Amino acid sequence: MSTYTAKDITVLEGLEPVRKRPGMYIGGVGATGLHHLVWEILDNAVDEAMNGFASNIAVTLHADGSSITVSDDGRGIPVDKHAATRKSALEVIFTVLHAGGKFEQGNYKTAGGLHGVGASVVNALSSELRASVKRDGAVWEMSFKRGKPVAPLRKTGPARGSGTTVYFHPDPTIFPKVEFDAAVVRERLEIVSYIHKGVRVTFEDEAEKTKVAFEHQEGLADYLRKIVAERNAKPVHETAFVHARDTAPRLDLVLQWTEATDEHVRSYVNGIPTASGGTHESGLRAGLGKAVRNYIDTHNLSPKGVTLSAEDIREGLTGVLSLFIEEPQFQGQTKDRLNNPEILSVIDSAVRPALEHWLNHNPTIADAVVGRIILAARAREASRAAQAEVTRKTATTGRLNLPGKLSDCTSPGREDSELFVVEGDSAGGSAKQGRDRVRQAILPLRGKVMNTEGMTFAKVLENKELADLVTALGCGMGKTFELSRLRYGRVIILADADSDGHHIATLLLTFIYRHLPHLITGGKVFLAQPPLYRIDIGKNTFWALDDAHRDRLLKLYANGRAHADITRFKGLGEMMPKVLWETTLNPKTRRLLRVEILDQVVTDRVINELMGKDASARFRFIMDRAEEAQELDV
Ligand code: 2B7
Repeated sequence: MSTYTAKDITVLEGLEPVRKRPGMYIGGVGATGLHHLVWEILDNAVDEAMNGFASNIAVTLHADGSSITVSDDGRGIPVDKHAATRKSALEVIFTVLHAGGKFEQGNYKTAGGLHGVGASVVNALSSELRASVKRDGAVWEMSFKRGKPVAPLRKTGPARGSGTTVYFHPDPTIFPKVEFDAAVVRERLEIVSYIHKGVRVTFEDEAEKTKVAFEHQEGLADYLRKIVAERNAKPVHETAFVHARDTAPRLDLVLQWTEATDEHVRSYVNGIPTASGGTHESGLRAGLGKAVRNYIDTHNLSPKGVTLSAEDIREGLTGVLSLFIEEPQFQGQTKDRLNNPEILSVIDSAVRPALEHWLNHNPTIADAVVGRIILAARAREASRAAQAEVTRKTATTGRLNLPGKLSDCTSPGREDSELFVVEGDSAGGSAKQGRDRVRQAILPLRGKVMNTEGMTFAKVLENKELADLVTALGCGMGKTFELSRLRYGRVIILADADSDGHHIATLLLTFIYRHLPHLITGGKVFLAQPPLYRIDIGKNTFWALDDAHRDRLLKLYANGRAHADITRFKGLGEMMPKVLWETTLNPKTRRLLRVEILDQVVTDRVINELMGKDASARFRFIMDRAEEAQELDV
């Protein structure tokens, strides 16, 4: 009796359809489609590793930038004759389009979920492809052009070990631009090494003459460490939650709570990065939420007065989810959001008990996590309260509930209204008297503002000075930020012209950059330029911003002959209100510096180095610039 079932039927076709409609098979003929060819061949090597036969994968991007060689040390593609076609298995794999069904007998686990149909597609779309196999003590080779064999498979010599090597050059008559992006390939290979722990993946870039090797014994746990370090996130607990499920569907998950203020979970399906919002991520969220809530409830850790939201539970959460499934369905504009509905409950019911068990068996970690979550909830409430505070009108006067220290202007909300954030009460007093009270508001801050770098919203909002600033601005912060609610057209930092003043301005800017970045990108933040010196020469008065400015003015107007009276201000507080108006506040005569971000990544790094906890980074930064600083001092 035949055991032949519909499941085993394989529809075999030539490669013409692939060349006619390449987009149907690889998504397009642009850069994404071009790189797709690499992923297809790479998938076959990864499959061989996943099945336990290969442990090394090597990829070489050749000097021309348009051809690639992939090799593995697996069993080698079979070279024996296929009974039905009287062609070698290798030739069939590269020249016949396998649409559906299973090509191999038994279960051949696949990475990309394409059942290994990729090799023939890549061959069809390559102007040249060479496959070389080491098996049973011999090397076998076969070459193709545009999917057609150039010569029969032939034995080219003796060999030790086994494996497969595929060289290909995509067809320039199909792809408008045949140029691989080394960084893209490299990144994908690194991820492969994390997803498949223990597999050694090397990448050689011939043009750059560089070679890197990726190998991670701890897989996703190693990946998580890298992500956490890259994001400068301080972990809430040392040991991450690691969950692996080896039965189908294979699932790997690592999670760690950090003090970062956002959630950062990366997901992969069959080794391919997936957009957030897929059914697997929904399942993770559901399981995670239930596990944490169950833990909190059974241990009676529920905080008084605040309810924990799903977002609170995931604030600062960093993780990686990797999933392997038979038939992934994708949706969304870029076709990278997983849409298999059954996956939601699969992940949910895998994550919940595992995470709950982990929390119960690691009470120290669990308590730190719960503490972090409660802090997030409190911060959210405080942030909302700060926002509500400014929008809430008092019952009696119908006015806004602003900080007592704020001397508001009579026309907030106007495009030409300004909030001066001033260091110290005495300077605040001078500014209050000297200002244009219709358009200019004054918020004095007492003493040094705290350093907010690396700090959570919760901690930041515990600080009265900063909470008052957020209240006065009216635009909320973090998730509740809304630029349209900003109560002033400009936010101007007014600090002394000395190094102490610069320090305070830096602390304020650090806070704004980290917690109200859209104020800066919206062009709303400025630095006032108060003078450091008053210079009287005869009947004329000049204001100098710093020592160099003073010397320039002296040279220009006194030039060694006339007598000059020079007064150095100890601080804004000792300036007469009228003088402060003339030099610093009056829009017609003052100078303002607008705060801009030229390069996000660089700014981020510099702030982290200068303001972060890592004192050695700060020291390196200062030493690197010691010479510049000395020059400025003379
Ligand atoms: C479904 C097809 C594509 N295949 C095999 C065996 C090993 C093997 C491959 C491969 C890419 C670049 C170097 C199976 C599977 C074909 O059937 S493909 N290794 N590596 C690969 O393509 N690397 C195989 C059973 C027994 N012996 C060998």
